[in-house]
Amino acid sequence: MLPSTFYDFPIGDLDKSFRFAIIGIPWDGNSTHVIGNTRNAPSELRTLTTFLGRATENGNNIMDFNAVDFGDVSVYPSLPDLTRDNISIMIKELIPWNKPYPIPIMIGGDHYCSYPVIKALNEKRSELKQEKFGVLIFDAHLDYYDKWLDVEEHFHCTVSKRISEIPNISAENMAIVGVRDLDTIEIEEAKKDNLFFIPSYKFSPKGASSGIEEQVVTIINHFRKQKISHLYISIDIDSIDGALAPGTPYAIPGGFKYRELWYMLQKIIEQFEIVGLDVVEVAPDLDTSSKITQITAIKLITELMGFITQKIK
Ligand SMILES: [Mn+2]
Repeated sequence: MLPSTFYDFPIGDLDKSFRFAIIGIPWDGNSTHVIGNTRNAPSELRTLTTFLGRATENGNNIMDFNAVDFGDVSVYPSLPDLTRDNISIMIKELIPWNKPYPIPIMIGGDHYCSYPVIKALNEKRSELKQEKFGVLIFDAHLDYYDKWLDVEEHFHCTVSKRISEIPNISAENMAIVGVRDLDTIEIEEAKKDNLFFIPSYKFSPKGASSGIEEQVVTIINHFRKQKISHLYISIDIDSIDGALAPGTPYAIPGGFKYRELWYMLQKIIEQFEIVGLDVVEVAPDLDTSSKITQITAIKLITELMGFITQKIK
């Protein structure tokens, strides 16, 4: 039988201290697209970890990361309020008052799943008077519609706007990086709120690597200017070039290579404390037969864990 947890990590036990907690949110009911079963990503990614090596590229043993797998949030597609509550309860349970809490690593689901996670993290951390945090999003999209089709507030394409409304966060303490498929209405909304975002083309003015190095400094300086020392990082897999990670409902050309994102994440993690992470919008049914998009998502998760672990050591 195939393992039911990510990299065979033990199932969560809240009586013990852990550094990372994997949480799946198999929810794709808030996508504007008719294609892509991102709800299946948590289980498919867990299964795929069986076939991958047990060390990061820097040689860290993934099995030594002190991580647990808390399984999936109970999702009721026709009951979004209840589903949001379930997400909030699960995230808040992770954060005890008296010890460092495990960093939640959420696997979506569509991008909307990030909102209830970030909201719950902010509520619980504020209650415990912990440092406020900024939100760094890698995405081909701004997801900054105020309302989708003028009516729907809670959708994957409104997620960045909803995150900006969370107390302590605000648009100024966010950065959306790798944007290249956007609407004028979102740009207007973003300008109005002074939202910081970097379009994809800015990463390669003089060839990809020099653009990346320059922009990563811009991202770090943006958060420093806002006096942000703690970050939540959300990775929409469509921030990777659509040709390299086609298994996502909105695959768009002109995105990052895996190595470019890897480099930026490493540099950013050197500078900030990480309060939570997610990887969203991975659609196993749209992936290639070699499952390259899903493997990219797993690699990003374990490499991120490696960067954080290396820093603490
Ligand atoms: Mn996107």
